[in-house]
Amino acid sequence: MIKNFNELLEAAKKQGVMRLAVAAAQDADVLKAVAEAKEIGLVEPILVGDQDKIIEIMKKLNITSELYEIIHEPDLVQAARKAVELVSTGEAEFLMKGILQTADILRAVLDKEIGLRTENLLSHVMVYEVPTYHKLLFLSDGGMNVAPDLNQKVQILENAVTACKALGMDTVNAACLAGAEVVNPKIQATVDAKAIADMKDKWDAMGVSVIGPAALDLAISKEACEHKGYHEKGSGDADILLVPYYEVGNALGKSLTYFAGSKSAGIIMGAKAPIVLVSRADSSEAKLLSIALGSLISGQNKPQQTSCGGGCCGCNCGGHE
Ligand code: COD
Repeated sequence: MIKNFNELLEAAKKQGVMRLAVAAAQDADVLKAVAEAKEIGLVEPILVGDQDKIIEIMKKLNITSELYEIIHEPDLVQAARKAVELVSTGEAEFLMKGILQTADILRAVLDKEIGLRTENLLSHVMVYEVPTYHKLLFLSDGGMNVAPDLNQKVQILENAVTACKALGMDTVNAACLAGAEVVNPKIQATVDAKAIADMKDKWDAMGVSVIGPAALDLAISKEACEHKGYHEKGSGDADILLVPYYEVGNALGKSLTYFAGSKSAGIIMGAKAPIVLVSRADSSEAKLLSIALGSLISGQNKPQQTSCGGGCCGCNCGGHE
């Protein structure tokens, strides 16, 4: 099980090179992260965007642009569509947002013809390495679904659980956040949280313990649980924080970054392939960690090679069929 971002990077490196399509790649932090990911053997990138700008930025960063496949598409919306198409046709295995609006890339992803929709809800999952917390913390959805209803919240939680499982977690603790642990019919967050926590058979089958409604302290502090006499399975030890709506997740995530000095990685789950979705303000380190997260999750989707024959793909399986 992966407990921190160093382990995440190592696991992603071990699984081998994945092809990454970058939409609107003409940004220094994006190119720096992508170049580092290529250098350490995580990805083989295809850069879609304004070719002249991409090459100019690469020169300034001392990155050899000749080593990269670049598809010239200066229009941001068209660049998003092209990058999405590369993934839907199988030329790339996962997707990354460059320097364009989140809604623009999500609209391309949701496009009925070229997009990456499945029957699942797409949702944003952030992963944090918080200096004062003992393990990685998953937070959803502070990036895509603005005001999810009960059914959507269930799918958001399922997507977050899928991300946890991709990191090797057999059992997962989730907390449905609200302002308090008491259900108040006037506060929808508490009503929905209780309804989700009550779906015990569903969560048991997935190896997930769900508490809710729970205030943040009961989700992540055993000491607070002790003080308040709150003793539910998984309380004070959350892997996933399910937030009631977008602004809570967004503000909580940013406070983990800016007040608590956490490192982070962000991804969209629920589509045919993971989508690396980082904020334009995120550091190149956050972007690199997000690429590693996307790469690891997309590696889980990849059909396992059986008897490839060692010589042809280098997996060392030992025999040619
Ligand atoms: N999963 C699956 N299908 C979806 C989803 C989803 N999460 N959201 C919309 N759809 C489908 C709908 O069913 C519909 O068929 C089609 O997509 C269009 O849906 P609309 O009309 O809601 O689409 P838009 O274009 O108005 O909005 C979709 C966005 C994803 C762009 C919108 O939800 C959005 O802007 N989210 C916030 C993104 C953002 O700006 N985040 C910033 C912080 S990082």
